[in-house]
Amino acid sequence: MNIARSLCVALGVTLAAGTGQAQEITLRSADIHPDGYPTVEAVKYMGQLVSERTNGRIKIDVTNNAALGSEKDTIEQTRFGVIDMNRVNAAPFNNLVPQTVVLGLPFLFRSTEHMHKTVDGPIGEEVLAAFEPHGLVGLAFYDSGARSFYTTSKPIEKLADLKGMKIRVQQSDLWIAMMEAFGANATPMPFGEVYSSLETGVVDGAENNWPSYESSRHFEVAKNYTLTDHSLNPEILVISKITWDKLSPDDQKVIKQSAKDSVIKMRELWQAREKASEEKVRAAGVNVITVDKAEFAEAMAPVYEKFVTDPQMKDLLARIRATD
Ligand code: GTR
Repeated sequence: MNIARSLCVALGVTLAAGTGQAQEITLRSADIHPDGYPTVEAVKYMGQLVSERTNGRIKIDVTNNAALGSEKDTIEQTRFGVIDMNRVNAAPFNNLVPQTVVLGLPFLFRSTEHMHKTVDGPIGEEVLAAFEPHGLVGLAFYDSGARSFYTTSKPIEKLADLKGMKIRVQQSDLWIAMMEAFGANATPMPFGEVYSSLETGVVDGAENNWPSYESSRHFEVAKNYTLTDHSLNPEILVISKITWDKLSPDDQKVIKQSAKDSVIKMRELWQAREKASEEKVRAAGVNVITVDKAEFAEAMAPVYEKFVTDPQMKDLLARIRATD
């Protein structure tokens, strides 16, 4: 599609013909998850707030179920202003915005509270600000729970079980390195391809939180879920810089504040969904395995060595560790 035309499509600006009335704006937001998933519902809730706060002038239309493409593709489209907003996990941003890498580092956050304190404070602001040179404006962090492994046939009961297993990862160098440090063969691919890859044996397993494991129905084909809890990598909500620059400063303020306000709602939705998803997959007979997490954490030293090299990363990491 011609870029100039797509831009007009993206920022659905309709000027009330010749009346000089305020612009009506519909912001199109992408998500790979289905209706009812906390990320989708949180952005819809943000849309309600934005609409209320602008007397219906600005709306957010959430296009879910990956209808606009995989996360990596929609990130590019958002940078070009073809999509206005995007809710994506931090991982697919890693290669574009290096500051996001720190949030996904394995076994970094001591608890959900530790992650919340980090992203709610100056470190979170710093990471969000790092998007701007890359054509995006960071709006908010959403919860994504803890990620754990799941496998189709051989259950993972100890670190050595991962040796040589083909494990799907998100499209990020950090995540590839992490899998290699666990001893597995990393197979990067978009989320939408994971179900059939598990089913056909292209991969032996993948890793994700309870809600994604459940909503994607991966638990039907990969019935062993091993509680490694290796990363609390959050989700990130961004808006295209091209869209952003067309908004008035007042509208920008409303968007930013509404995104922040949707975080509280998201956390409530997330807690409930995490519990419900866990109950659902346990009831479906999934083999839930507990392991000695220390053994898995100790294997992660090479990941830190590889990715925490420059002074900025070292400083970010030290400040996250010192956050309590
Ligand atoms: C989910 C996350 C998605 C996507 C997916 C994946 O937990 O919400 O944005 O990153 O994991 O593994 O691809």
